[in-house]
Amino acid sequence: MIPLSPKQLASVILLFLAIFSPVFAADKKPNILFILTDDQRWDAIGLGGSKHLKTPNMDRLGREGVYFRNAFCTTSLCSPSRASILSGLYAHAHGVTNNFAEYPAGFKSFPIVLQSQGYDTAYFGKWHMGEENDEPRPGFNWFVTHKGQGKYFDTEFNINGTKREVVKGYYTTVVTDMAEEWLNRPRDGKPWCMMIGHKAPHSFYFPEPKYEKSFENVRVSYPETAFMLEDKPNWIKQRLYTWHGIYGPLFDWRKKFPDDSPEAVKDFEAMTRAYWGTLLSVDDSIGRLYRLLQQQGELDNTIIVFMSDNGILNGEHGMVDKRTSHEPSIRIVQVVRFPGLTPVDQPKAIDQQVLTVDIAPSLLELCGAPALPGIHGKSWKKLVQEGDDSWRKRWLYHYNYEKQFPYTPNVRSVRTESWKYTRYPHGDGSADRHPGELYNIEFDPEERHNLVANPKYSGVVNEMKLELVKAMAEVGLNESNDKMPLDEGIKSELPDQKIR
Ligand SMILES: [Ca+2]
Repeated sequence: MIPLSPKQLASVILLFLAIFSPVFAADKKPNILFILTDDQRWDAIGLGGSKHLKTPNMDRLGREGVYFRNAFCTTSLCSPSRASILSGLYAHAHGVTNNFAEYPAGFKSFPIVLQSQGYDTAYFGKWHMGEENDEPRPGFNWFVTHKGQGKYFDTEFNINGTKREVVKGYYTTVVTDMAEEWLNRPRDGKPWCMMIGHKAPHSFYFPEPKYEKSFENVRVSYPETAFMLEDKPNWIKQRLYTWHGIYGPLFDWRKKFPDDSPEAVKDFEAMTRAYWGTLLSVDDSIGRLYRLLQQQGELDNTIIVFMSDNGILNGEHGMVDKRTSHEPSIRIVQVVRFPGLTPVDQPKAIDQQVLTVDIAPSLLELCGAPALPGIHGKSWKKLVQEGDDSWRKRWLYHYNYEKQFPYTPNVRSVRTESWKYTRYPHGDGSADRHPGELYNIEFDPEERHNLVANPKYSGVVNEMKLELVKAMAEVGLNESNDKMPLDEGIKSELPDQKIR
């Protein structure tokens, strides 16, 4: 063999790289940066049309990727929704049907699959499946969380099961610092999947001091629908004065309650401003992580998911909190930036109805990892890239009555692209004791007119009852196996201090 001069050797190496590096690049698995907010409304983001809240970093992800305009949770409650995101399953199947249950041992999740495929995996922040358990969970090489809801300031974290320490500072900043530190660790080109569970914008709302006054000039009133309750079931009127109604304590923003005087709207205004304020820090966090990935040269090989676990009512129908199947409760924020899904100069907005259960199968498909068997969700990769005529046209929303939060009945809803029908089962198989609700969400997206008792729509009611049966069957449910607690009615007592 003729020895090569250094110059010739360099040429050979360059030639080799030119031929083979695209193959290596295509083989490189994408990373995942998964950012989950807690109770962020679908419209609490610039992309969603928020008039007052500016979120340039959230918006940029959508403007360089995919904005899902009709994204929903299948149960509007923290823990059930988180378990659905991880597993691709509805709550009755994964079993986390309230905010106290642990993610079941031995159950698969998309991080568990990715870890088994050689991904370096980490979790930072609010986990909240298992109220009192802050220990590491399966599927993560590095795991940092805390008990319960955590606090906006000075939360005690369990650092990967090695020690518990109060980390001084604002929650959003603290988890972002931890995330940056982990991203900067050497990992020999291994792909990674990192999840951040923000506390923001969950109640009780405390913005970072620099954002406390950001909305002080914005006037906030109760929405019109708060005063359009004539055709609503009675439980909605009862809820007005409870922990989850607009005349109640408003997560401590109202000290003397109930108060239905017009001037008490100032408490509602203060609450709303604080809610928005917490999201400004999340936007900063996204900006920091985006810049870090850019500096590392990993930005375009990273699937960035930004989404909320559930929505929240902000005065609509006289309600605060979530749990119900009204639009502000079930709609979530969901944007995904990944040039391997859609190029940054060809952003897309998707109108089809996507669900929390679709996230796990979508991410696994995008990473070329094995699918989770027997799940309810469906990957939206094809839907985004080329359209999908077989995409779902209806889906089930469900929520089970909670003794600890007796302000919402059992809820069973079906939502199509035009209609939403809801019934409130008593829980023992007997006839429903609350009238249902029917909305034409296409023409009445604010759900102002409940058509369920309007004789003109009795045909639609009958059709939607059938749709509900079909939507239940699609996730393995029917009248006899759909177990739920007994509805003990709407109560005025406040929830236990420890679980608020
Ligand atoms: Ca939540």
